Order: sequence, then C-alpha cells, then structure tokens
Amino acid sequence: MVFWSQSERSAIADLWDKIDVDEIGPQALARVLIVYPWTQRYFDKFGNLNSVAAILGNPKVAAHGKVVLNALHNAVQNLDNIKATYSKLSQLHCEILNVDPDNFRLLADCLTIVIATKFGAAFTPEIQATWQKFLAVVVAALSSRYF
Ligand code: HEG
Repeated sequence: MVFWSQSERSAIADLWDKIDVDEIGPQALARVLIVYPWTQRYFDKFGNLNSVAAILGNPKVAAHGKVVLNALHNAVQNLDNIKATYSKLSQLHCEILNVDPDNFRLLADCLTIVIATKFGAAFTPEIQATWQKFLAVVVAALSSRYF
C-alpha cells in the first residue's frame, strides 16, 4: 500500500488536469518507438514504423498513445488502488501480448520527458519527484501479474 500525502495527491491531480491526452499520449508512444526501436516488434500490425517521420505520422501509433494515456487516467483516479486497477491489464500484457515488463519503465521515462518538454520550468523537481513516484507505482502494478 502506497502512502500519498495531500500535497502529492494535489500535485498529481493538478498536473493531470493540464495534460492533453490526445497530444501527450501519441508523443510519448512515438518517443518510445524512436528511442528504443526494439519496442517496434510489439506493434507489427501498426503498419509503417520505418523512420522517425513514419512513426510520428502513423495514425495507429497516435491512437494507441491515447489509449495508453486514457488507461493512466484510471490510475490517477484510483491512487489508493492502482494495483487492483491494473490487475487485468497486467495479465493481458503478460499472457496475451507478451510484452516484456521492462518496457513499462521505458514508456514511463519517455512520458516524463514529453511532459518536461511541454511544461518546462513549471515541471519543478518537486512535481517531477511526485510524478515519477506515481509512474513507479503504475509500472509495478502493470508488472504485478507477471510470474
Ligand atoms: Mg499497452 C494494449 C495500456 C505500456 C504494448 N495497452 C494496451 C491497452 C491498454 C494499454 C489500455 C488496450 C487493452 C485492451 O485492448 O483491452 N500499455 C498500457 C499502459 C501502459 C502500456 C497503461 C504503460 C503505462 N503497452 C505498453 C508498452 C508496450 C505495450 C510499454 C510495448 C512496448 N499494449 C501493447 C500492445 C497492445 C497494448 C502491443 C495491443 C495493441 C493493439 O493490438 O491494438
């Protein structure tokens, strides 16, 4: 069970309020596919991922980036219950999608970088610390059904 202080709760809620899922989601997933190209193997049904421009312009990448961020919204709304919230999703990624759980961390890091790029100085070290604590809990929850 993770402890969230009141200021951590409001930092996460405030940051999430400012995040445009339709903008940040596609950018975060595209960054994962560009920076860690081996992750492309999971998305062989997504069509052309052969260049940076192809990834950035791929509508399936954009759509899936939104799906991922919308799923993150569930965690924001269930801070005290993230593990249970992601139990089924973890099982899906493990048993059906066969996604190596190390990749969750890579996506979390790319998401943090996209947010830092977007919000600049407003994304203070303190907010970053809370945000990365949140993502660490998300990554642990998504990894929880792997065994
Ligand atoms: Mg995953 C499907 C969420 C990281 C590869 N991912 C999905 C779905 C959700 C989701 C909600 C749809 C599930 C469904 O159809 O019921 N993914 C999700 C989150 C995170 C994550 C919240 C991390 C924060 N996913 C992730 C990573 C990879 C990956 C790092 C691979 C590098 N996800 C993946 C694939 C699919 C999903 C291949 C199936 C996509 C499809 O067939 O459309």
